[in-house]
Amino acid sequence: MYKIIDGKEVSSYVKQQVKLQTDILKQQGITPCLAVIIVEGDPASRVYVNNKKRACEVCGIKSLEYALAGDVGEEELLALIDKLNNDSSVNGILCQLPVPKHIDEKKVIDAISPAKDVDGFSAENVGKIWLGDYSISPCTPMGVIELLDYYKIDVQGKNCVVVGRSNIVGKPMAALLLERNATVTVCHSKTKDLASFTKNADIIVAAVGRAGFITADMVSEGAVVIDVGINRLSDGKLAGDVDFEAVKEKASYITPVPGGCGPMTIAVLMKNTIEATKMQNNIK
Ligand code: L34
Repeated sequence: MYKIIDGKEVSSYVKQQVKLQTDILKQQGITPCLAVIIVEGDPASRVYVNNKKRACEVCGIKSLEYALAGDVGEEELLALIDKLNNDSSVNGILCQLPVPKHIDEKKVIDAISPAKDVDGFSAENVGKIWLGDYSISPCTPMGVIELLDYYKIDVQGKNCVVVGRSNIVGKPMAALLLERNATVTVCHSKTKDLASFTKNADIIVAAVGRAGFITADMVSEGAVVIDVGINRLSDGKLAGDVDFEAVKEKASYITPVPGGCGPMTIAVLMKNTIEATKMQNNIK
């Protein structure tokens, strides 16, 4: 019998914990503040940013939205980031990705001060993650870790197969699992005989961005299956990277989409905003 990993429940729990910390900061006269930049045009980004703003409300974090027109110039976006970097009332800055093609994503990431980089995308923060010495966690991968912890799924010594090697999910996911003493294999689109790896996995983290990519024949009996994928189907429905209906019959634990990793990404963002606020105010 499989068990559904409930990302909504765990994210509510994490946000409650964050709220307690926000309350303490407010007693000290500090209101954590997150600035969210969105370049309009991507409907999914709009949904995610709205969810982030709502989470800020739940956590008592002040949120500022900067919605820029889809044809905004790169210079203007970078100038806004510079302004927010220098605004001491702003503790966290994130620019929702993807940005339109005429804007260089790397320049945007590099422009955000590492101290305010609550996504954990900057070279400095990525480096710290691999060194195992970090306070800002990569949101989606840390959300996965929080799910595993909540359900008391130990990763030590386990064969963990991460499918996908993006800078946002796959690579930092591997780092966090490795730090927790998992044996980590990172597979990707060029991997030969992917199923030979996934079939040996105690834990599979799917982050490829293709609906239904992980099928039941690729999963061994009793595996833990974490689905990071969020694919929008032509009928508007959301689907993960895992063929949920078939794979659940083999899995011991499985995350749904929606209601799995998505809400956790946002919960960790809230934690990071508190962490950044504390660091900027020299609070442990
Ligand atoms: N800068 N860009 C930046 N930081 C991020 O951490 C993200 N990501 C990814 C896309 N771009 C980003 C997100 O915020 C993906 N992502 C994200 C955040 C939240 C949700 C999904 C992706 C989410 O709320 N998912 C809900 C369903 C939402 C819906 O109905 O569409 C869920 O239950 O999975």
